[in-house]
Amino acid sequence: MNRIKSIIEQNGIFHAMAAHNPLSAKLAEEAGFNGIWASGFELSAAYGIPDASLLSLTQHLDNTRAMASQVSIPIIADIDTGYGNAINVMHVVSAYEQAGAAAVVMEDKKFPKDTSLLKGGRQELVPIQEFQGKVEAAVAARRSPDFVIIARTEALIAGKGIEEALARADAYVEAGADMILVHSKSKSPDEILGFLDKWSGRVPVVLIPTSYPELTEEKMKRTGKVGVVIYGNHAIRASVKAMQDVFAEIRRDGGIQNADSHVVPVTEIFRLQDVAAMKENEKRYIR
Ligand code: SPV
Ligand code: MG
Repeated sequence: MNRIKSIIEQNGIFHAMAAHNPLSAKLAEEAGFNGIWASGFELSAAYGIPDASLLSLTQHLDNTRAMASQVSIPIIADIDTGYGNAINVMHVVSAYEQAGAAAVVMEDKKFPKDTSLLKGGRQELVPIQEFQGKVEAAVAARRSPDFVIIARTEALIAGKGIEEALARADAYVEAGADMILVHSKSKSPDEILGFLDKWSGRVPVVLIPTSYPELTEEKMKRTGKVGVVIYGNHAIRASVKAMQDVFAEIRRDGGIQNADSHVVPVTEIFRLQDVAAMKENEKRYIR
């Protein structure tokens, strides 16, 4: 069974932390997260560009592969709109499965997309039938039946309401989606709770509670319908804060004399690079 599904069965919920490079993925694994969210938003931010279908497939895929090589927990890859039509989706799903991802999330917005949480963002959905074709294509393209296809509806993000979100979620499950991600930018969890209340529960729901943080894992579990929670951008936001603070301190002090106690020692970086293993191998093999 897919590791995401088996953790949902064991613990009731699977929690994934966003990452934008192999190091942040490693830190999330060490912190005890069940999985990694290979976030398009985080990687776009890491490149200093908007999350608006500007990153190439290759950039995101290479980063996902690099993360998969550094962690042993499952990676849920954000493939945005699938980089085009159903044919593009088949190519993309196959590439992410081969790169070592355990799941993909594909959203029902028009390509090129705009990021979901932006106030006044351009949020246009594709017709339901078109997206059903893309989900069917994703299912047909996977090699292992354990590779999880998550269909994401942006109906609430586009202001279309709970009924439209439910209709789309049902249609995508009909097309073969293993789970449904429903995203909301409402500041209160009520919109999502309204969706969950009416949701049949035929497949688990995936949530990204960035804009409604009061909906904790415990509360999600109580609904009995949430399978996965994704923390969408806390890796990039935490690192930006840490760098801003330390960079400002160094400029203020005219040196690194105080900053040193506010950053990890270099030995911690050596540990994360697994330098010790390299040194062992040097002893053993370099003659
Ligand atoms: C991402 O992290 O890339 C997401 C989540 O898709 S959000 O940015 O909230 O749309
Ligand atoms: Mg995204």
